[in-house]
Amino acid sequence: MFYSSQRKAAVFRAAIWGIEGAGKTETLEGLISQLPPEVTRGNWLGYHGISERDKSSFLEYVPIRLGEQDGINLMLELFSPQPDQRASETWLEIVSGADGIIVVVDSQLSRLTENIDHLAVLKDLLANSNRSLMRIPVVCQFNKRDLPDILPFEVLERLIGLRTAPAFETIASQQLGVLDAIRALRKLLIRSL
Ligand SMILES: Nc1nc2c(ncn2[C@@H]2O[C@H](COP(=O)(O)OP(=O)(O)OP(=O)(O)O)[C@@H](O)[C@H]2O)c(=O)[nH]1
Ligand SMILES: [Mg+2]
Repeated sequence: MFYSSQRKAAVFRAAIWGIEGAGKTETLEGLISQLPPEVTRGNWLGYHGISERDKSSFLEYVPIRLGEQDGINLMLELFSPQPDQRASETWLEIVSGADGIIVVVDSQLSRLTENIDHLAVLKDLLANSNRSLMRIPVVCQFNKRDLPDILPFEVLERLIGLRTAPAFETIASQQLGVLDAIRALRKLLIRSL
């Protein structure tokens, strides 16, 4: 987190984690399309939004104004590396500096093991900087709830094992649920201030 007491402003950073095709990009696009342009693309502190459609960027990056809390202007920057930029060093940089994490889980039974293995990688990356998923703001999106071969919510919750993290059913491709997840993350980040 970057904080300026003089400017009364704080900038949080969060990573979007999830296996290939889980719905990370759709989540970011869902946020951009549902939030007013001044919330996601404003020039606050000089940042502009860059989405995956900008192929020159190696990160997907979306800034979101979270509004004011106790007179402090809050900003959230969401990051996810492009598919060809997922060397563990890139992830390590993103994750080690993250104030929070959105875990996007592909709810399909056929991808359960991949989701679990991939979360283990996240835990290892965090452990590198003496951090743990249990101690930082994390929200979970159980995505692709519209598909036939999905695990029930409670079963996924148990198997994914992030029980302290608020979990939401999402259909990112239809922009459903992604705002709930970001609101929950906002709440956790403010609590961590
Ligand atoms: N049916 C369905 N399809 C989805 C959903 N979310 C994403 N998809 C589709 O799944 C595919 C992958 O979604 P992306 O958002 O690109 O996934 P990603 O996590 O960014 O994937 P990578 O960047 O390749 O790791 C796309 O074809 C999406 O349209 C969902 O909730 N339901
Ligand atoms: Mg993507």
